[in-house]
Amino acid sequence: MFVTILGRLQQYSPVSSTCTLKECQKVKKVENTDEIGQIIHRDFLDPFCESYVLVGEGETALGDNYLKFEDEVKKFEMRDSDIIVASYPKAGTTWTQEMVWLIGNDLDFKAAEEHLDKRFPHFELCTIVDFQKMKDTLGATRPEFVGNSLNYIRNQDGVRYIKTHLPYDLLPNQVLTGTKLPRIIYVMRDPKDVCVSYFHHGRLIQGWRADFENFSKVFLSEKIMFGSYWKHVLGFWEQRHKPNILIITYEDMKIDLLGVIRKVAEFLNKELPEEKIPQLLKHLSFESMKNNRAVNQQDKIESRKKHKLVPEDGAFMRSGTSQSYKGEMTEELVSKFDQWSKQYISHSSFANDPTAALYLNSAQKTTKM
Ligand code: PPS
Repeated sequence: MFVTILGRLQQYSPVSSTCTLKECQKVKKVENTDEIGQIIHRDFLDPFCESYVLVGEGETALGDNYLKFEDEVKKFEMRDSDIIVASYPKAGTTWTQEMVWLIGNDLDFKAAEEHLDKRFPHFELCTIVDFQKMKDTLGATRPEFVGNSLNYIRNQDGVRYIKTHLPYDLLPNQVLTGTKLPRIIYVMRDPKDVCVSYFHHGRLIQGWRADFENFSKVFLSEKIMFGSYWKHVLGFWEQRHKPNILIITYEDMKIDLLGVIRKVAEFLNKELPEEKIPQLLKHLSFESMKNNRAVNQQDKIESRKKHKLVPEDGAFMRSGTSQSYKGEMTEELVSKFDQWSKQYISHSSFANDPTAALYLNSAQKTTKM
């Protein structure tokens, strides 16, 4: 299998002359021939993720390990009863997962003591890095919900809660064709906050070594892992009228968590036990989640540090605020981000949504949309 994939990779490389045009367009490798490629090769790749490829119509940047699972992902058997939390990385996925899981499980706080990754596994996690190689070289074993997440989910009974960072076009075929109608809750967040949070996450968990300047260059180039922020958001946004899709924002959760909880409960057809709502709000607060080992990813961070895989110390539950980018981005970078956002937003019906204005605050000062 591995040999076949490597063969495909070489075949799809832009310098190859053996593939047909269609095949060549399907998967391209990120080469180190320009500044972005050089940063990626120097600061992002490692023995467990040796190259990035651009996958699908949206040319989403993913580790080459993804290619081993590409067919399995596309042909994955979904169920109408599945509940999916989808997001671009660092948009508030974990917070949304915990909220959705508790609503779906009648606010069973006792059962929520089990690790979130087990209750609400990450669909494509096994594709992100080569876990088999990690095991062979470092002796680092991973449970099935990490190393073979697709299989773990396939074998789950009852309502399956599934996290994914895949863009809409890379979801299983049955979702795209509407053959199966899992409910999808998509959470989005200001891309500037996402970028800052992703930068710290990269150093804390992924082992990426880029400084913030280079990280944001790669983010804006849309060749960061999981690709273009705006293609991701707008891919789901365009599907928002489907009855099985709900879009929420991190910012709304910060301002009116209860309002979002009620919206999600309605979407999932769940009655909320009103007497337990104060406990739910407390459970979902940043302070509680920061200290809750079932959701705060502390075990993952400790394991990365033990195997000396990461350059940074810190917490997954880092700032938990909106607009924390203001402390980390120069005005020039903020303006670059907003100009980039504006290019996407102005060609989309998202421009009419109040969230667009929120995400474009610096561009709006100078330019009319
Ligand atoms: S991941 O790795 O992609 O699944 O990360 P994700 O969960 O999407 O994003 C992590 C950021 O969400 C913040 N977070 C919260 N903010 C407010 N309240 C609560 N309860 C909460 N839980 C998680 C977390 O702190 C990360 O954001 P930053 O800006 O880094 O603090």
